[in-house]
Amino acid sequence: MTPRVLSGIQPSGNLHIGNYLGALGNWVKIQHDYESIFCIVDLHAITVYQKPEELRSKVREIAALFLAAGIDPRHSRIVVQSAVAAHAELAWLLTCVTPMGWLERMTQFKAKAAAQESVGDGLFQYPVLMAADILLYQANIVPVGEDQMQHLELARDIAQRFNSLYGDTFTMPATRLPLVGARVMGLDEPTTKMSKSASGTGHAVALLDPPERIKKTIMRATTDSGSGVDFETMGPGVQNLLNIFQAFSDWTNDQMKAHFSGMRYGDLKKQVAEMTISKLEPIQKRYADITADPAYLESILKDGANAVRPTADATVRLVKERMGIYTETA
Ligand code: AQP
Repeated sequence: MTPRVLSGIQPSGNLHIGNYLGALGNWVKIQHDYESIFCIVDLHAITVYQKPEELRSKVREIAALFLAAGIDPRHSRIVVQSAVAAHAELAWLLTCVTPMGWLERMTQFKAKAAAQESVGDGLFQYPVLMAADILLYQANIVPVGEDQMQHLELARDIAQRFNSLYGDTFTMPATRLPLVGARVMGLDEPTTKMSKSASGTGHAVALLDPPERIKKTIMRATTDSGSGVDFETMGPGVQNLLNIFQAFSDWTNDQMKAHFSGMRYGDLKKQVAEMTISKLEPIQKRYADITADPAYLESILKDGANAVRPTADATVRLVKERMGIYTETA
């Protein structure tokens, strides 16, 4: 059987180069080696307040970006999480086998909760819903950025606990990180992860930013008090810029060293900006074409949900049977 790959992105803001280099770009590269399912996880996005109109349009924007980045709809399924009810149903069933202590240890919950005035229970349960997304399709591989490693670990713990309580049911999913670009840092603050929800214009490069803006953001990126690239002593800002270049270019470490050693920071930034613009421009062009045909986009989302629903429903049915929950007889 062809192994299955599954991953997702929240429609909670503007997709940035961290999302692309850590996740979406890799999905495109590996999609044809697997049976591939890529989700727009709107149920995750609402764990913090989203304006309804914005959320509605973000889902479509992100679907169009998946296609523009190179997700092949003839091969891979693009699925809006809320269109397949089994995601939420399995999440509840898994909640009942997940100890609260496991969730209390999640660092993303602690960080996000600290930034909210009032913390919804959904934010706490977020990793269980993520486990449900993955286990629902018995996914073998989950390609994510480094920040999601702890959640993946938890998904495996939940699967293991369920399997030992009720018998072998779930496949153990493996985490797949990119070799370079697994953690792109904020350009204004290179010790924190680049994030959709971080404020400030100098923080992130969004996939749909126009070239001039991309250049401006990168040229203003925080570096350190040195003036030229030194691979032995560089600070996090310079390292981040080099990582971004390497992840976009696929250059080897030796190529990077030979090309950038001793280069002045201004020139480094110029080259990172040019590389970023050259990689994003074709995506932006395709995005414009795709969004000009909303009916096409709707059909991709409808086909995606219809194609995966039987697998998702079969898993929920099996889980219910294993747990002794009522299931209708055929
Ligand atoms: N800075 C990053 N570097 C590498 N990978 C990243 N990812 C996110 N930020 C970086 C990866 O992108 C995928 C989708 O992320 P998400 O939308 O589910 O949520 P997130 O990880 O919480 O991303 P953000 O951008 O920080 O969003 P907000 O601010 O809304 O929470 C994941 O595979 C993630 O690893």
